[in-house]
Amino acid sequence: MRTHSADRHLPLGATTSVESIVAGIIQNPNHETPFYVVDVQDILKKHKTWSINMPRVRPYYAVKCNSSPIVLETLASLGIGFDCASKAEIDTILGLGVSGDNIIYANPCKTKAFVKHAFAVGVDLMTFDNEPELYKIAQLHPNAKMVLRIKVDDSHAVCRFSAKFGAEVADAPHLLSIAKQLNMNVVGVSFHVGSGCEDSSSYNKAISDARYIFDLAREFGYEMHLLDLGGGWPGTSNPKVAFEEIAKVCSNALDIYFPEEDEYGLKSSVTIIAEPGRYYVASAFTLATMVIAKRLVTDENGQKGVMYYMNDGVYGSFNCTIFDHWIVEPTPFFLPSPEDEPGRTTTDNQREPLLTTLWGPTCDSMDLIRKDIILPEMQVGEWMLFKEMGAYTIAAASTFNGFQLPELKYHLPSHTLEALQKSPSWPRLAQVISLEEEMPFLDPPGEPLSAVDEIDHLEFIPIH
Ligand code: ORX
Repeated sequence: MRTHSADRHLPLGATTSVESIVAGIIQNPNHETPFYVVDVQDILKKHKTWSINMPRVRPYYAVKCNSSPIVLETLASLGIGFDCASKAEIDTILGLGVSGDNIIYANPCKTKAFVKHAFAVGVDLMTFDNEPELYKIAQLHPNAKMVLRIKVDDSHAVCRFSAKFGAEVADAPHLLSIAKQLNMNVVGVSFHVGSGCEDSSSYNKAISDARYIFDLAREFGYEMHLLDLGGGWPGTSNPKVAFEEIAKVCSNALDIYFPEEDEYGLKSSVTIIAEPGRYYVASAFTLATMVIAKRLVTDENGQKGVMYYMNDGVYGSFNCTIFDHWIVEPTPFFLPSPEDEPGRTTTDNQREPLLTTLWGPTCDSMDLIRKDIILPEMQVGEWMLFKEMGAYTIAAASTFNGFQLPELKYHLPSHTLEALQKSPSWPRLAQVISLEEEMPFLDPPGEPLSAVDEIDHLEFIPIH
């Protein structure tokens, strides 16, 4: 197990701008509820990095991962598509003003009423991986454009997905022949290597399998034209395999199996999309949580330790420890006192490292966030940050036991604000921000210039 050293916490003199927003909020001693600071620029940077590394692949953001209005509005302003798995998700995206042809209904096992709804609102693109689904859709959605989801090797993923979805490649002929008999329009192939994929070669194999299905489909009279690379793209700063590395593997595989031009120089008619979720949001969200209660303990071997009860737990943001197999990393965040040297808090030096267990706020013994880590001693009312908490956190959080979901605060330095103001979606974005944001924008001095470069020349696209 990874442990923490006592010197991992952040003295305030060395704050980054997200941290100065946290400091601004928690210096009010009456503030006792957890909150996120959303770094909107980080989402824009991710998009730029995607566009540079995989210019051929249009992202369809997986809404399930984090459907906060700020995320959806920002991504819609960049003109990307959306992967929806339910009627409610489809309606949320249509509600942004995005049209149905920018949505893929990427749930291979769909509720009948949702299929009818998709037909009614013009969402035609959808995945399937089994025969009964073909009968269902043939009956309910005359305009359906079907994408065959295949099973891939996900043995290197943290969340293995092929146990639940995906047709065996060997079953493809049967499924294609049924689709043909039903006179259905099969347009392409999709796969998902599994969330938290730790082996980029999984993508290579999946793309070569997709090529096989494209060729096979011709025998059934289908000229496929859509390849969907699914999700699983890492979104944190320290993944086992870097996004750029996976992007390189994919781009190489696409060059081999789906080249942009054929041997006669004719441009490929295949559109390539992907369904990134965590990639776009994981690193943009920092969670701030407070110690609401504390208990000193001694175990049966005489080992002293401490238990803190936090104001957010596994029924809230930390559901990711269960559903997303996440090991969360706390960073104690101490406010300095006036006599502190710059960059160091006095209290800092004096704090004893203790064996620590973190519990959530509910009256449920399952509500355990982390056990047996070393942290400097903290007091009730002090705060910890959890970085890179944007993916599969608030999206699946509940208000069990009456604990409210964390609020969102936004970090919008002036150059990010200026970039967003150029977007045709700015009026909508401004509304999201002012509805939820009671703090003024904080624009700390000394923002590194490279941060500006990273979002420069981003193209914002009118929503349609
Ligand atoms: O991998 C999984 O079990 C879940 N998949 C989410 C998902 C994504 C894209 N397309 C489809 C999906 O179901 C059809 C996005 O995956 P990612 O965020 O890794 O890019 C997510 C499991 C979360 N606990």
